[in-house]
Amino acid sequence: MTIKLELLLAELKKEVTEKRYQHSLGVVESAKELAERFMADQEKVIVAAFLHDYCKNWPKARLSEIIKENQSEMPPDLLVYNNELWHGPVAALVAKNKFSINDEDILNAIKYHTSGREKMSQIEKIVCLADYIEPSRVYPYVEQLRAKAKEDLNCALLLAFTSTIEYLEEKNEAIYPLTLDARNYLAKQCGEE
Ligand code: DGI
Ligand code: FE
Ligand code: FE
Repeated sequence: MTIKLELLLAELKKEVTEKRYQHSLGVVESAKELAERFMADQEKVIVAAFLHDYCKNWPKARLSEIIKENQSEMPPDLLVYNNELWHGPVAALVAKNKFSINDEDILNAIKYHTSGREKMSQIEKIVCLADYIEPSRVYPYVEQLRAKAKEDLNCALLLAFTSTIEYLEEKNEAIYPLTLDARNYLAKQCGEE
C-alpha cells in the first residue's frame, strides 16, 4: 500500500477537535495491539483507525446531505436512525474519494465502525473493538471489555454491542438493524472458536 500516514494525520488534525484527534491516535494504538494478538494486517487496521472518525465533528446537515447524494453507497435507512450512525459511512466515502483508498476491508471497517453488521471481517471487528477500548475511554464496563479483548475477539465485541444495545434501550432509543444483526451473529461466533 502506498498510503502516506503522515499525510492522513495532518488531514485528520484539520477536521476534528483535539480530543477526537487524541481518541483516533488511541484507536490506532489499540487496533495495532489487537491486530498483533489476533493476527490481522497491521497496515489495514492502522489506516482504518486513523480515518474512522474523520467526519465525527462535521455538522449533521452536511452528513445528511452527503448520505442523500450517495444513497447507493450507504447502508439502508441510515437517515431514519440515530444521527450518531452517520459519520462512519460518510468517512468511508471520503477515504475512497479524497484519499484514494480502494481496499474494501479498510473501507468497510470505517463504514461499519459504529453500527457493526452481520459477518464482520477480522479487520472490521478489530477497528470496532479498538474504538471501544482505546486508552482514553472511560465508562463503567471498559476494564471488563479490555480484559475480554485480551482473550477472545468475538466474545469481547459481543459484550460491547450488548452493552450499547442495553444503553440505547434504557434511553428508549431505536436500535439500528445492522447492530442487532452484528450482535446476533457474534452471539453464535462467541464460544464456537
Ligand atoms: O464515534 P465514537 O464516539 O468514537 O464511537 P461510535 O462511532 O462507536 O459511536 C457513537 C455512538 O453511537 C455510540 O455512543 C452509541 C450511538 N448509537 C446510536 N444508535 C446506535 C448507536 N450505536 C450502535 N452500535 N447502534 C445504534 O443503533
Ligand atoms: Fe465513531
Ligand atoms: Fe471513534
